[in-house]
Amino acid sequence: MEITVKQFVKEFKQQFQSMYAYSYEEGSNEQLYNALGLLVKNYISSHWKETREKYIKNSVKQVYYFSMEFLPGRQLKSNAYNLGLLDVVKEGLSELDLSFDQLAEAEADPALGNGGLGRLASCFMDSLASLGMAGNGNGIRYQYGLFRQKFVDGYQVELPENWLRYRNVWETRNDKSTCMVRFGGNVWLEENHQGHLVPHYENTLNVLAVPYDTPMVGYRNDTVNNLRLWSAEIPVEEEANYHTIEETEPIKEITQVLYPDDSNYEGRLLRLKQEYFMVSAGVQSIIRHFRKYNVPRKNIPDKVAIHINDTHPALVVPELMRILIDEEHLSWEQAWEITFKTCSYTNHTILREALEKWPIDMMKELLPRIYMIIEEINNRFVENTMPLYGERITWQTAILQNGVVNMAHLAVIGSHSVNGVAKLHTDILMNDVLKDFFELYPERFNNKTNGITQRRWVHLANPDLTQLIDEKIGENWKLTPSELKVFKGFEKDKDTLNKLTDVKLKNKKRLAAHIKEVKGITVDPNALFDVQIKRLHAYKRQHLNLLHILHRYLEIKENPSVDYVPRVFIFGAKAAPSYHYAKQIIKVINSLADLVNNDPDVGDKLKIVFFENYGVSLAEKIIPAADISEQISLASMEASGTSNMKLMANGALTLATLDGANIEIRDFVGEDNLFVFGLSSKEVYKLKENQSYQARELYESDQKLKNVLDALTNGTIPNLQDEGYALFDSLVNFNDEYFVLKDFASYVEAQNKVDDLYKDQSEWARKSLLNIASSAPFSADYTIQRYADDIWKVRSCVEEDEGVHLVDE
Ligand code: GPW
Repeated sequence: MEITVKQFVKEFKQQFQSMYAYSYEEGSNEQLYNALGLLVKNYISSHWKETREKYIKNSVKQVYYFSMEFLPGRQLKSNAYNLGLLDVVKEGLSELDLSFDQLAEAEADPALGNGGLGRLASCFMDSLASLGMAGNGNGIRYQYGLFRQKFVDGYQVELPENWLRYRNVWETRNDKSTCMVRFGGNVWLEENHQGHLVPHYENTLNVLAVPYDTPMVGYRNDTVNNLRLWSAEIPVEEEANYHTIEETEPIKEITQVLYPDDSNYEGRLLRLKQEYFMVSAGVQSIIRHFRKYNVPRKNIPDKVAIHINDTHPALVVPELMRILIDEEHLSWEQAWEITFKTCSYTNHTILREALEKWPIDMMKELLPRIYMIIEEINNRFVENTMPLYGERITWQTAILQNGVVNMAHLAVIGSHSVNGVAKLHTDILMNDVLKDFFELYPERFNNKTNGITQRRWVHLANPDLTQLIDEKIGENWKLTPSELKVFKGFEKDKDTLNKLTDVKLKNKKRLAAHIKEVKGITVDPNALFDVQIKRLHAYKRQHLNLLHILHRYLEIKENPSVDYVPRVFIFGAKAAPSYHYAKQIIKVINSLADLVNNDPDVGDKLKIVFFENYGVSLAEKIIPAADISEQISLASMEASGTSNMKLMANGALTLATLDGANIEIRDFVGEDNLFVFGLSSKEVYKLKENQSYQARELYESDQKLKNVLDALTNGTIPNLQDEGYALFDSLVNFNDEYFVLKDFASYVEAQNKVDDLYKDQSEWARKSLLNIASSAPFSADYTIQRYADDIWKVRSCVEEDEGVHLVDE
């Protein structure tokens, strides 16, 4: 976008004055940020309009990514950057004696997601726009995002996250496109004059769905797509029926707060309401928009792809059926043909506790018409499958089972494509979790390994690294990520390696200052920064990390001159409020941090920093400063992981089990350039199968391990209630569900290798460089290109010389 500094300065001053009626010099950071954000949005708006019009004019196929979660992060910098305006804005502001970075920090970080699943959705939005594809997001505008985490005496405390307090400059409320969503009541079918069965409703709760649209700005290609988030309101014409504030609660609560559970199903009625609310509003608005295309309804699958992000939006299947049958008066067969060709589904976990199974009674009462349709889909499925595959497979794969609606089965049966998010994960789906379906529909299954946007996670989060790469290989890699591999040619170049080490040190100094500011802990930037940042979950095994730190602490106490490389162990993790065990792990890590950080025998050898309120903005600060990336889930449990990709792209070396996308990281970077340890997924399966694992035997036979575990309960760690015992119990007395003790020795050994390598700084830098140079395959641009080619059948709408373009590797 062509805007001069002079023009920007003038427009910024005007913008500020028109909003606040005084001069910008008197503005607070929030006010200045708001003015700047609105000005940038103004620059976006013409592209936003033109993109929308272009899609309609050219009758372009649209992708709708349905997700209960989006984690976009702050948008000011990313939008200005993708528009090509960041330098102009920075320069203009500095002419006014304002600091861009300071204003940017005033933006609220919308935490409308829990973790990887929501962040993936936002990386995908960025890539869709940057590839010039017509990709829309569809989700919920939660009034409160994921709770703000605080530690009080080492315990996690949850505070409300009122992210909309100071308004949200990026969104546009779109009152022209509202929809009505119906819940409950009675429904019956009656034949009309033409002999159609039409549903009649009485006593339904009617909820107005109001869309708030946010521009998704493509990288230097004039494309601006739409993220549509729905908010629940009382229909204006029904306002008179509500007499008290309490009576309005059931409506307002629908979009009030995000459920804080990551990879865990709780089965709450309100959650089901949220899911249907988003799905129904989204599908209605798609069908409305489709009419603008003036093509027959049977061609919906040529113009619309609906993606189901995990099972949370799986009600898309019966909702689309409902609209096509009840409102568009198509036959069941016609509607079904359209529905399953339109829908596709991604599975993100094999954890049993995450699989959604809604009680039939609940579904029937809340969504009577939808339940009828699900029942019919199920009946037809059973009728078709039984004669071909027999009883066992049919009942194993049915949608209705033992009084519940199995949402994964609904999603698989209603979609033409089912994918996992890393090679290993997809293999496990095909051979284990969904193996009966793989027998029924082998052609539906495919893998789409996750990816991340380098724009946010490298270009913006790590400007010094970006500049170094530019200096060495030119700027092509920004538009064609595979070009990054050219950087490998510099693995032996002294100048490059020295500069790379300098960049990392600079980033570590910056993070060290932040640590000092928010935690009051002094860390040495020359120490090794060891990072584990992700939701707190037993399968991710933050407690394995904890046991290793405790082990080092005990060794140092026994022999203060032991030769450990100074390390800073950095954690960021929220626990679900109801996940007691995860919260106990947080408390133990925090208490150990108090002990270790204040023990003069330890000094710089060991520091522990557990950041509060981990999220996108904090990740942007931590990741560029990481030396080691901890990816230590029990093999087979982590579907993909994505922090592994972000850390690698920023030059951290991965310390990993062979799980999720770690395996593909190893394949690209080569096994000499990361640290692998622990059981393989095959070994895990075998151990579970033959039930031979005895955690207590390990405890009793491995003296080092015993010392560590005993330290959980013998008073070594101060200030614990029963948390140390709880950990000990789960690991020793309840047989260690995630094989932490089994992997402990090999983890410690790998950690010692990490130390050895770190002592050779130029060798470390060489491997770091190779990691950076091998990270391009994990660009979400490639992932999205594959979704587009294989699943959605959509193509770029921009000229080849505009914006991102991918060439075959
Ligand atoms: F359980 N993931 C997540 F599959 O962040 F729905 N939240 C979730 O609720 C689920 C999965 C769900 C994560 C996976 O754990 C992670 O391995 C993966 O990288 C990420 O989704 C994106 O695919």
